[in-house]
Amino acid sequence: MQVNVSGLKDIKEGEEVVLNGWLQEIRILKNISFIVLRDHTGTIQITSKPGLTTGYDVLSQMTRETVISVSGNLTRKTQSKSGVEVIAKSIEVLNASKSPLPLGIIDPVSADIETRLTNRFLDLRKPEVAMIFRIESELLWGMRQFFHDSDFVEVHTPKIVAAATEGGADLFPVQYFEKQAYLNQSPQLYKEMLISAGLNRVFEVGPAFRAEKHNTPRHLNEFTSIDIEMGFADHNDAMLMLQEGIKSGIRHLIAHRQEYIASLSQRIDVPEGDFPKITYRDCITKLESQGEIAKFGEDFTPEQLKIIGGEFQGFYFITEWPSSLRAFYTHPKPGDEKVSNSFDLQYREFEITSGAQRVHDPAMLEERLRSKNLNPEDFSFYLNAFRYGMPPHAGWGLGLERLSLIMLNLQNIREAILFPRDRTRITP
Ligand code: AMO
Repeated sequence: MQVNVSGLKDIKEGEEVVLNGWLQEIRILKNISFIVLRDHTGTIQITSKPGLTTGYDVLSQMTRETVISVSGNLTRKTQSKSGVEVIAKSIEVLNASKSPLPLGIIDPVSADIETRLTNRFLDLRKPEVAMIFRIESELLWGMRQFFHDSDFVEVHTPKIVAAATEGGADLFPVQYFEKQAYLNQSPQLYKEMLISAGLNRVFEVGPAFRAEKHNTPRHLNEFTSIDIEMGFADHNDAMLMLQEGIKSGIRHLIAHRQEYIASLSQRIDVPEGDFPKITYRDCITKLESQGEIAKFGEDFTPEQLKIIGGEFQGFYFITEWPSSLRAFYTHPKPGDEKVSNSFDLQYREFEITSGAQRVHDPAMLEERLRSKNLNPEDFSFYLNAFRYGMPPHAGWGLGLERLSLIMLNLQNIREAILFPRDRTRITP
């Protein structure tokens, strides 16, 4: 019977099994050899003996990370730590690995991030590295389920586009036949148009491209954006959806993958209660009271965000950002238009999400475009959607890799994406 390593716990003493995986380690003694076989669920010791195991004579030539198929009998009469091993009847090489490996899988010396990323297919064989993506997948699954159950439609909007959404400079140009096009920075304009289209609640999980030149542990040039947009809703509704979406993702992970959580060094809990909120102006007051110079209209530095974040246990919102700091589509706060109905979700000094109520009045939107030195004519495809009945609406964009970064306490956002695109890397 073919089984995974994790399935061996349900197998009876003496029963025959077939295991497929990688040869992680091999130790050849005089009349006995030990192999550690690894599959995607764990590792197991395989014992083989001359005369008992077909293929024994080629063991001495087997290299680490060779793909093998082992058939044999399970026994719990073992000295191995896991309390179970397999006595091999046959060991077959399915595909040999070259030697030496450019990156060790079990070597205690951990390689630098560049070597790891260059050899990402090997790096991902380390269970603790693969775990990042297993957890990411579960978090996203839980969030997807929540949005689905909350009446959101999952959509897919174009990534080759004609206009900037988040500011002109950070665009990757694409030659689109005779025209100039760009890789999309965010599904912003399209998700808003879908509100005019009457879908009412949409979400999208997809790539977003930013031609930002900075090289930091928090920035990627291609990241995964989880976006929502809701009709007949404001920033408060959007913040509630974000809070509940994140809680649902974590709840799903904890409910379905206890073994993942158990393998981590840090705790993961569902946050209790509402995420606290602090306005941008109150952040300034707080910083000034600590002797920091913080001017209205300027973004906070990472050091300032550390001070602000120090006040909170986990996630918190910074609300009412200056209108001058936010994109043209952000709705000003009625009666106090220097600030806007906008928010960022933060975790310590890290920004995880940006969102806002949007401008829905077409005249105001045109004016906002002009005030940001953008030409409304370049946005006519978008503005049209506002001229024939656009509901009030709100939404946000959450960076999946930033979420993994903070949840898993990673040092560098590149660890949270399979094949990072950064200032210098476009392979693998
Ligand atoms: P913003 O540009 O703030 O807002 O992006 C939203 C979220 O996306 C993530 N993010 C990034 N992650 C990694 N590398 C980057 N270079 C990067 N840039 C952004 C962050 C950030 O909070 N259209 C709006 C969202 C909205 O209002 O709906 C937008 O894109 O987690």
